[in-house]
Amino acid sequence: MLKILVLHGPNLNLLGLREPEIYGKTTLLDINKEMMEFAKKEGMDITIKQSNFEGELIQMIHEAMEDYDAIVFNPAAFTHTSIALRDAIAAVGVPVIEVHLSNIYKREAFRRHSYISEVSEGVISGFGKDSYLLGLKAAKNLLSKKVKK
Ligand code: CA2
Repeated sequence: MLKILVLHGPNLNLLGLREPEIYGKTTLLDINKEMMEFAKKEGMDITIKQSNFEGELIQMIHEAMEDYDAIVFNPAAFTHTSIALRDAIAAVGVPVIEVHLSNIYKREAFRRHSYISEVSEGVISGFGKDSYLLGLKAAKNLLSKKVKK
C-alpha cells in the first residue's frame, strides 16, 4: 500500500479557531478526518503531522526518506521564506506535492513566490480543504505512473 506523509506547517493548528473570515470555519481536525476517510477509500496509508517549527519540519522530511513514498505538504508561511525546507526536500528526493488552502497568487505579493514549488512535483492552491484531497489523489496517480515505468 502507498505510504503518504501529510505535513501541515505553522499556524495551521489554529484553522477554524482563529480568523475564520480568512481561512474559514473548518478545523484541522475536520480536514484530517476527511483525509483519513479519503485515503481509506483510495487504498492509501497516510500519516498526518503538524509543526510550528521549521527545524522539526526539516527533521520530519529527513525521516520520510525511510518510510514514505510521497509527502503532501502545506508549508504555510515557510513557503515564502524557507530555503532550508527547500534544501531538505531536494536532499531526500521523496516526491512532494505542495498544497495551499488559499490561492496564493490571488493574495498579497509576498505570497506569490514559493521556495517549495521549485522542488515540488506540482502545486495545488486555492481549493480550501479539497486542496489536500486533490493532493492525495495527485500523489497516488504520480506514484502509480512511476511504478509502471
Ligand atoms: O493557503 C494556505 O494554505 C497557506 O499556506 C496558509 C498560510 C499562509 O501563510 C500561506 O501564504 C498560504 C497561513 C496558515 C495560517 O493559518 C491560520 C489559520 C487560522 C488563523 C491564523 C492562521
